[in-house]
Amino acid sequence: MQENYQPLLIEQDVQATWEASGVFNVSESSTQEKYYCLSMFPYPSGRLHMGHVRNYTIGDVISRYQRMLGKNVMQPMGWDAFGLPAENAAMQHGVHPADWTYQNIDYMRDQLKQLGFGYDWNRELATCDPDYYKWEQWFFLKLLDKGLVYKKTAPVNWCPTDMTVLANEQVIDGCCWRCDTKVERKEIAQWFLKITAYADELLASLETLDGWPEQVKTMQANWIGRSEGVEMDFQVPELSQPLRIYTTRPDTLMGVTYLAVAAEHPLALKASEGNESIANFIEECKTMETSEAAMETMEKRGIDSGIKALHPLTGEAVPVWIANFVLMGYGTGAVMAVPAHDQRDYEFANKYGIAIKQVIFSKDGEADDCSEHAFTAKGVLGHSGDFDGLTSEQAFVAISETLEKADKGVRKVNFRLRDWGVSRQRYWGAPIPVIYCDDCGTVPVPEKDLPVTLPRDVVLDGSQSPLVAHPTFSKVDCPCCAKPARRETDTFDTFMESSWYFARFASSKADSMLDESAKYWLPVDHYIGGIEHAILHLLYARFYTKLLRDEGLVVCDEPFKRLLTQGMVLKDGSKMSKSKGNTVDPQELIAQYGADTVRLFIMFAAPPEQSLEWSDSGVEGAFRFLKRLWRQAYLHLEAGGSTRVLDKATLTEEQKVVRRQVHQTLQKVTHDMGVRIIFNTAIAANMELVNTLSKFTDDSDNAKAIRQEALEFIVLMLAPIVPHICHQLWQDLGHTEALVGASWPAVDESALAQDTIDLMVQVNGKLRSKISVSADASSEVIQAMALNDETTLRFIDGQAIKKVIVVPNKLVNIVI
Ligand code: OVH
Ligand code: ZN
Repeated sequence: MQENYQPLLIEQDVQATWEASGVFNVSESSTQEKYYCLSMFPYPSGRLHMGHVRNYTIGDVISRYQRMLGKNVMQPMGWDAFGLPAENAAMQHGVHPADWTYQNIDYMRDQLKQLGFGYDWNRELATCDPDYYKWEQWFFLKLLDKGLVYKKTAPVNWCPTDMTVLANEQVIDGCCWRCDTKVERKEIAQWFLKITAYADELLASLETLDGWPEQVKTMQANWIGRSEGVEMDFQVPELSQPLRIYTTRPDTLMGVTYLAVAAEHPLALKASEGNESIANFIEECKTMETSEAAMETMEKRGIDSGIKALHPLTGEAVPVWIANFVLMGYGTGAVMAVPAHDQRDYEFANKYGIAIKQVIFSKDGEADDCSEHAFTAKGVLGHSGDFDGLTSEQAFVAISETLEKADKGVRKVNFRLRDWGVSRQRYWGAPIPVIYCDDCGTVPVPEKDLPVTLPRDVVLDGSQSPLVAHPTFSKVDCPCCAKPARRETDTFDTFMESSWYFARFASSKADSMLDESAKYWLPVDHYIGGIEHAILHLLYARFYTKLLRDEGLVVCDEPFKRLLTQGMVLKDGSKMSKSKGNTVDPQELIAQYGADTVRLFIMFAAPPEQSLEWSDSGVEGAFRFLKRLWRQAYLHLEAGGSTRVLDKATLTEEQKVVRRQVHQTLQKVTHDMGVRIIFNTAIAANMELVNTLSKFTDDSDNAKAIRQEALEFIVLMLAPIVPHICHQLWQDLGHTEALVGASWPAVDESALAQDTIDLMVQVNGKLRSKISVSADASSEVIQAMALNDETTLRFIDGQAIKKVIVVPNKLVNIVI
């Protein structure tokens, strides 16, 4: 065995043996339990960053651990390859998005291999490959056929100078990122997936996800936003149509002092006829950003339409305002406003001098005064006519029933969730497979013509998508009537690709979207990724799973049994980023210390769900530990190693203690890695064990056998985390079978048995000494031993003893 630990000399060879033996290339097995472990696949952005290294190390550690438990483990890897960055690179460096993407993939694949991750590379996929997106197009057409896909107009960000649609991330403070022109809102026809048809199930089945963090489930539930309320009509004498609104607080109905409608609402358009200031206000609303974040923070503005609506209970005339915070695509485009009991309505009413009428009063004397802000809690009704004195809950029922009887409203369950707009006016994405014909309308591309491939010969210049004017792509003959027609030039949102890739990994070679293998491997047993995907990606993947199930392609209801959301990698307390210049390049670290040190540091520095603070000295420390471990193995083998079987009957007290620590460590590590999914404490326990070994100088045969067992256990316990060094040490310790095939060791209960236990001795609550007592000693004996202990006596210093408290198995406290 080499005297010194030289990672760069061993890691590549070890990786080569894995590759040659194909251990990580798996298939279905009828004898083993399957385990599908998946880390979120990366955007091929150029090179790996520390966030990736963390994500993929956690996934690999879990995979290798499960493999040692005897499971049939699948861990695949691929590339989320479409998206804006490739288009940007094309514009900045004049390289084609496809070339840029595939070069990045080659580089990053090599990096992943250098880190020693045990992937089944036979299943590798890139979502920009027509063999992949063909099935996405195929499935989209199935959904179209089923009525789960439709087209409607929706707003996009439009730059009037560049004459192009901007993605949300290209809008900076309301302006175009390239030319700084104020971005406008433009309504264009786009494709939608009917995720709302699954809103109920997406919410209800969150409850089955025992292996998900509560926080993520709450975020999903809030996003879906189920509410119970009442939909009611306010008659508008000046219009043929009543204003339909939805409220979750019908108990506040008598406090309505105005209604608000969106700028695009027909009522607003009617009001603007011949009224310049209204027309101007509506125009201004068009340049407004519509993102949720922008809506939250923007200044709430409005204008009185001059039109009145009639209160459904009192018949009183209520003013209708046009407001920038009401959106047309959201619900009915009209809301009732109760300034006394809603903070946004309150601020708006104050700003424009609209009446504030309090109708809810507190039940239990808490402050309910509305002079400073809205009182939003539930309570007891007042100023509400027949409903006075009812609680909010009772009034909910009473008012809904009254409205229902008068045919003016109905109770309704509503969802905050909107349908998923999947059209993007971009080049680097999967083409949406439909054709528009003047005679036949919207025609799906026939199955035999799939995939609709992206043409390569394009020039990206930052203006409209090159697909629009592409000579052969956009012009096509109608599949129905063969007359000249136009192809859809929008591409899919990249979340479409990531909504089903986990399933395709299971059937990566199938000549259909999915095959029987998907039924074997799904659901994913453990999914690992960043918290930034807690809402959209995970919701879309759950939605897709239900769509695939209803198409008979998978047999599970949920895609991810267990979810681990990893924390951020920080430096000096803030996010690493190129612009801040505080990044650490994994590549340099691998070159300096080897992959095992990087993996060990990452796993040791913090539990997976917490943020991880980067530390150069921490990396050094991880490296030093691996050197110490190597040294212990080296010294043991230099001294002849051990081939002897341990003679348990003749162990000395010290030998028993060391062996006990070996098995206690195994017990703890098994619990930490398998149950708690926490690795830093598992590593710390191994570090302590290595320390113990370095102080254990006994060179008897029994001691050598204990040392052999200890080193083997350490190698097995650390194998998932630092697989290269462990592979080498395993061989050096005399094994001919490779470590990747080894099983997780078992605890020898007899080694744990303890004749004596250590108890702490406190004097007035302060730790002063330790005593060893026999495991079955009585309280009296323990007390006597503590009071006879020399160190303890020094602290008692002859003073009178008031009380002695014995906590079994733990401590003795002497009060003086
Ligand atoms: N392709 C999508 C994606 O997120 C996933 C799809 C399933 C939708 C890393 C950093 C970032 C950091 C540290 C140093 C420098 C720079 C995780 C950044 C992701 C994800 C995968 C893939 C990042 C966590 C946030 N973070 N921490 N530190 N692709 O390439 O962006 O959440 O789980 O690994 O990331 S991705
Ligand atoms: Zn036609």
